[in-house]
Amino acid sequence: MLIKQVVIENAAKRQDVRVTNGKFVAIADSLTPIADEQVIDATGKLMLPPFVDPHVHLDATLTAGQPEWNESGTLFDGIRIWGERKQTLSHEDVKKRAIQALKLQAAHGLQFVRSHVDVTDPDLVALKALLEVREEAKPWMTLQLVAFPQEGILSFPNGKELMTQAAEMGVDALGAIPHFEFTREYSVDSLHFVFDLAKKYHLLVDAHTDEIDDPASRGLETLATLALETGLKERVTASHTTAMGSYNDAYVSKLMRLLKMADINFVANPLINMYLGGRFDTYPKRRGLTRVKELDQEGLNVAFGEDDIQDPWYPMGNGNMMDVLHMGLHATQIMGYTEIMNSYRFITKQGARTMQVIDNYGIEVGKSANFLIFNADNWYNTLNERAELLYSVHEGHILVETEPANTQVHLPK
Ligand code: 17E
Ligand code: FE2
Repeated sequence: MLIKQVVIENAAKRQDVRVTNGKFVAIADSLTPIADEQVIDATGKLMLPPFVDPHVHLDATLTAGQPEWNESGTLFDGIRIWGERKQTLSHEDVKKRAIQALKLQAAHGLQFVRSHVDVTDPDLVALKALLEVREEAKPWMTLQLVAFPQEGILSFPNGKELMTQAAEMGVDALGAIPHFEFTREYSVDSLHFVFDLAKKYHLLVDAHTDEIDDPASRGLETLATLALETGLKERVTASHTTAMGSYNDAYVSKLMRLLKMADINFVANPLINMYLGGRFDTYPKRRGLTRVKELDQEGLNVAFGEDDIQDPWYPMGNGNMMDVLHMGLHATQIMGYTEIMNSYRFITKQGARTMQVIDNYGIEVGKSANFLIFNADNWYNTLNERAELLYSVHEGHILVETEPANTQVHLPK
């Protein structure tokens, strides 16, 4: 396959890209087609590495309204409603919805997804189903699974045993929910437990951390300390950390030193944080996001996740990371011209770093030929216009192809 004259990641000049046997084999100003080679004319179109969603919940996806809609819009009502829906889960129900959501994501250019899976279920129904989905989707989607203790590790019956069982069943990462544990002591103990288990089973860590507008929620400092002291560092992710948006600046100044030493990843979920956050405020009303701009400026790795596609925590979503990013840039005020132009990094390579798949990620000779081509000439225009995804190519195979719409505007005389 030869792709002609694409703009690779906003580059000033156009290039030709050759793909053979699922790999990038040449990138040059001009390459001549060889016999029987498929040629794609992409003159002046943007080529990016694939989108990455490092945080979604595929067990709960597409259940919005079941058994009721989340009318208050709080995290806690979401957990309560999911707790009811969870009683009715079946293997086929989970598989069907998860694959449907993954297909929506693939259609929007996602090739790497990390899903949390609620393991506060004595039968682990969702985990068993998603382990099968991970295998079935392998030819078109890299799916990682996180054992997520939605109702707590120490605050849920047999919480530790369920986490251990999930580790043995082959999850990629271990989660936690320190802000939802009954006490601060449980919160700290739950993180120690998770790091011990992660070391034993050689797993990544990705904890829902301080997802609450409470400045006293300080799971992050424990998570970062453990990441540093165990050496797990970049294998650890702090998801949400929305309480950071409520911390005082003196504390953040002290905390930032630790965060940099620990070199952990952060995932903000702008659509959900804006929707669930600030729900207990009248006015002034908080935005409910972590300090994305400041973490980014300090050189920490921050990615954006989708979190929910139509479930008890968020009524909307269709797998489009451009919506996630668009909200994220507004909510965090990362909207200088250059900032917008470079902002695809929040939904591409920074997510790949979070998922620890960076070695084989990116448009470089020798790496797997995974890439997207958009119907616009740079990222600013792609995002602003929600430009069509002309191609999503996975290991040299065309996974998604879009015929551009042709809209005519007939102005009145
Ligand atoms: N569960 C949770 O604790 N927090 C979330 N944002 C979602 C599920 C989606
Ligand atoms: Fe989440």
